[in-house]
Amino acid sequence: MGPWPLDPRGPEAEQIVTLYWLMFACAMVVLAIVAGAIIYSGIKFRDRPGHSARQFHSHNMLELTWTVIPTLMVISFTVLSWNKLNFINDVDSNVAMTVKVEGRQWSWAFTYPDQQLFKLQDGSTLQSGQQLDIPIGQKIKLELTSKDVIHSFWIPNLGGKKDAVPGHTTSLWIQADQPGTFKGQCYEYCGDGHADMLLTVVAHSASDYTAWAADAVKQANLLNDPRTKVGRDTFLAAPCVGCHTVQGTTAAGKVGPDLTHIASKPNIAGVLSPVNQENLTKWVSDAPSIKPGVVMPKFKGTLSDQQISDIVQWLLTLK
Ligand code: HEC
Ligand SMILES: [Cu+2]
Repeated sequence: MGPWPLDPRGPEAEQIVTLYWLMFACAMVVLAIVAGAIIYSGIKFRDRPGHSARQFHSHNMLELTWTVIPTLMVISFTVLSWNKLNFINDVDSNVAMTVKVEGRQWSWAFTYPDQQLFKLQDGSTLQSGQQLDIPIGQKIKLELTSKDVIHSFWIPNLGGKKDAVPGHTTSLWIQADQPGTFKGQCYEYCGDGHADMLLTVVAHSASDYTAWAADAVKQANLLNDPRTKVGRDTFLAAPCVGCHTVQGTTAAGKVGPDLTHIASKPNIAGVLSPVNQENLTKWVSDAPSIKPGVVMPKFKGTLSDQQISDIVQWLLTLK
């Protein structure tokens, strides 16, 4: 659904939209009065044969009216906004769970809280890229940060937006009242891939959520083969994640192909087959020499031979 801020699906978005409509309605009334008065006086007092408009200066009553009314309006809006801001900025009371969010060029990575529900075999907690799953009716706190430049997190149907700033943690909360799928978008221009820096929030009913978590943990455990953990960690820390998606990990880039099942593909980038250790090593080391003009950079030199070999070992397990 969405992204559409005027269709609120949670309490925070609702508060924002109510205030928005109130201000919009007031602005329309002011517009109608001002534009109406201009048109009316333009016609009524226009210069024409046999008529000359009365000339006067400083009408106290009039000037007082158009100073006092706008002042009162601005003050009321300030007070109302302040009031809503307290509600929106209250990220800590009654929080059901806290999810860590990292923005990076050009995708979002989520780390679920350190709870039994999200524990993996190796002791780490569940992570995901691009999609955040939440239970409905609960306040979810998001702790935002960024790996590179400033990004901004926004799910219009669920709440306000907040910047993700490198080296800082900012926070935001969201809540969905009914199950559904909500789209979001990075809202701070962050480079070439900014427009594609999308994300999805899926809200589940409480019972579905437990089932979803159990399944996600199972999938993640399958990917967490201890023999290839080094390769996985190397891949996830390397620039690969900015361009490639591997489902069940935080890698959620959209520039290059999805690598979730790379080991089952017939060839690499349509040019190298089969997909084996030798060919993957060649490709990751120096893709441009194999396919001139390819967006994927050469990694020989940036990554050590050992790192490339570790990554390749892991890629080979992605069947
Ligand atoms: C700047 C973006 C970018 C980065 C960074 C990047 N890649 Fe790629 N990668 C691509 C693109 C684009 C392709 C598709 C090339 C084609 O098909 O012409 C690709 C293709 C691939 C393929 C073949 C996929 C297939 O389906 O055939 C593999 C494997 C791969 N990359 C691995 C990696 C690894 C490992 C890293 C990190 C060390 C990495 N890539 C970093 C953009 C990138
Ligand atoms: Cu961004």
